[in-house]
Amino acid sequence: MTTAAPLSTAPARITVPRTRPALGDTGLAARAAYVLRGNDLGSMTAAAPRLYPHMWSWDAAFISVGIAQLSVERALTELETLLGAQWRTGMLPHIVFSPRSTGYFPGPERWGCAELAAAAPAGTDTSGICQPPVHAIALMRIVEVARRTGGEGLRAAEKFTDRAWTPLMRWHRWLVEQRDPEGTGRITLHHGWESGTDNSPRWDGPYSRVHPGASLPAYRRRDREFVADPSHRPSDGEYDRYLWLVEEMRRADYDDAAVRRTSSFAVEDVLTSALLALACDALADLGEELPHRSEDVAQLRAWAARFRAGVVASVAPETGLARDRDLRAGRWLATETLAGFAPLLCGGLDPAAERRLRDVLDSERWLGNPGLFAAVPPSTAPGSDAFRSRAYWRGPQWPVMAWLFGWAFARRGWPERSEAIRREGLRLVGDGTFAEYYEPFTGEPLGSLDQSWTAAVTLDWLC
Ligand code: 9WN
Repeated sequence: MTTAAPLSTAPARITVPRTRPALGDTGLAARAAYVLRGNDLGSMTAAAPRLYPHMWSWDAAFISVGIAQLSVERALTELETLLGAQWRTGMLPHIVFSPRSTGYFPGPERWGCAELAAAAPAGTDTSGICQPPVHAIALMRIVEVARRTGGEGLRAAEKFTDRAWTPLMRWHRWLVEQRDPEGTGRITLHHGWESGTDNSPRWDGPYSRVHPGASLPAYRRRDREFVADPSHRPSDGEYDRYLWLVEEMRRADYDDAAVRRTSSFAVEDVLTSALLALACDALADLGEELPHRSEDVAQLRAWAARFRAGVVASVAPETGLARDRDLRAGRWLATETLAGFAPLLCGGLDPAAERRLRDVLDSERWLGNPGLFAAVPPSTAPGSDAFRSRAYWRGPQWPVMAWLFGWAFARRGWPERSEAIRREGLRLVGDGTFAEYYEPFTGEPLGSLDQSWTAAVTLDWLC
């Protein structure tokens, strides 16, 4: 492979608003529980039944929040399984492969972590990159649910918090030390998959500078076998680059310092950085009640402050939106995606700047767009040139992101905003298909159906 195929060029389609049948709350909750049970592989839940038949790191966190409404103990098992696959460096891998499932590409052989990575866990196959650190947020939510329901679940949640403390500290420390060694307060990613927003326009600039070499081993994509319309998925050009970055990491034996030196993709991600700030504060809040954790709590608060400041420092004066930064090109990346609102999630802006950013979110460019089927943030601003209404992270609405915004807004002390997102989120998922993502103007379900994290956040919204 000598020349890379172009990045996604799918044209914008004109969509016609239409009504959609909706289940009532009881039917919706019952179906969400049914989906989660159906995707349960024992000690992990498949992210989706066919397209993603393994455990994904940030999916597992959101999934555990939903499962907590059914069984706190089973929710804790989900997190326990993920933490059991932690690398010796502290990294939580983005995929934990189930020995019971096949069919996802790239699988364990293509990653090659067991053979190449000295820090990979023994006896468990994983990928060699990470995903956003939302796990302490999930644990905090599970503990809240357990406090409401009491009994054995509460005791299990308290014990688990103690057991999970050190692995979660190590995970956050790994991000801080290995992915922000310069102390900018922003986490650097070496693969778009690490952001969880794989083909967002945020990464178009950096990916245009990734040149898959002729030595990229041949591969066959599996994802399009499971999605009705392949144009909803990333393009072949994007996939070549995804696989090339994996190849580069293999050549670096997944050693953190070597990857930092050699990866052709190095981008500071403001959304991941905001989520780390939130997660550090969430874990610190859990630790406030544990006197023997006071040193760690002080450390977590300091990290939270550092990453809040890093996010705030990225804000573009012209737009008020936070920006990612391409370290290889030495430039800020001004795109209109939901990551621009990162400072609203983690806080830290001065009041005037915060008001301005909230106004942007409420404007017709975003939630105030009169054509939206449900007023939750689309992954990319509908009016931006990069917007594609059906293409994955280039436009569709992702219920799980809506949940995250709603949760963070409640934390920020904005209950009305949080409630509005919950209400609109429920409108989006009301047809009970629990799609991976939805077309913003029609509410058409897209991508994989029966996606676990969509069912999970629905359950949390309903309970
Ligand atoms: C690559 C599982 C994951 C999510 C990501 C989403 C998608 C994988 C893929 O599915 O990514 O990691 O194959 O497209 O973008 O956020 O965690 O649901």
